[in-house]
Amino acid sequence: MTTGTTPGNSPMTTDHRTTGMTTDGKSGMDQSMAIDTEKLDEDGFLLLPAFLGGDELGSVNKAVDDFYAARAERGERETGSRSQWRTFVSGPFYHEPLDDLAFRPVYAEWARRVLRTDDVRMTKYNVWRKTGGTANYDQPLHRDYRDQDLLTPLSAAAPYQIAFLTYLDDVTPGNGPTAVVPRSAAPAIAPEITELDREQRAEVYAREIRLDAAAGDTLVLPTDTWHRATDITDHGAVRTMFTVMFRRADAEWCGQRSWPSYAHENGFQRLVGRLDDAQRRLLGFPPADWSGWTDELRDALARRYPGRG
Ligand SMILES: O=C(O)CCC(=O)C(=O)O
Repeated sequence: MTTGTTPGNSPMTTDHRTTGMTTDGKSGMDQSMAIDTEKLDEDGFLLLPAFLGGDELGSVNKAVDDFYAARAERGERETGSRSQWRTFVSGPFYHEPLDDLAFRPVYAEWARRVLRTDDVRMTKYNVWRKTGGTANYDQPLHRDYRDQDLLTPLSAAAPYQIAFLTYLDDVTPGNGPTAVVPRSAAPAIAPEITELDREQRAEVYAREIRLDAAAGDTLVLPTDTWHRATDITDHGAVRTMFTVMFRRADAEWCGQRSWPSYAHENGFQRLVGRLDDAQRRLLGFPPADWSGWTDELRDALARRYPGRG
């Protein structure tokens, strides 16, 4: 399929899919991949191709199938509701391949590059399988900092929080492409306004573009970019998206999840047990040079989070 953008109401057809390749041509799985931060700053979004591909995409999709099947079996929010959020699930999932996806080092590496820091924290991750005909997925244009930031972004050119939205299905005009308003087309709007009424601000809606993407592509989205979900118009069509967000470690005013609140759960203890020190750091575990480390504490944590031998 052709990958690029589909105009919403406007004739903007620029190809915003950027190269995710390194200079030596390796794919998005290579952690040294160069993100074009200048283009991201300019446009307010960036589409990275082929983060997941081939067999790997197949096994992630299989994990998603299994996850939703198990969830449906347990009857969790699956029946009765026509809310678009019915199948939106926040991590931790306690489904190993899906939880582990969020901790792939490449996401954190991208976050460090975009946020211009060596030290980042994961603020949330979620999976969302949408199926045409089961809900209206249309959303108003909004900026994500509305419920993930105590401040408002200080400068578009130096974000301190970033989202990665990985599409697990091809995204076509009929299965609910994400719509974005490129920065160059977005009018100046007071920062305390984080959602736009369709009738009152029709001129902004007219400037949105809808992003076609291939399964495995990742949309990089700063929290001040105007964007929205669009409805799935093809009956029965499916679009699954996996989202991971990070903040700068020093931006304590951003975030959604409080990881310690899960620490009593067996699934979380097993998940942390699988993480290495760098991955644990993403959740807020102390750094290796923290003065509080003792053998006694290390032993206690090895018992609390078994798995690393
Ligand atoms: O599903 C999408 O394409 C975007 C979702 C979104 O913008 C949101 O839920 O805030």
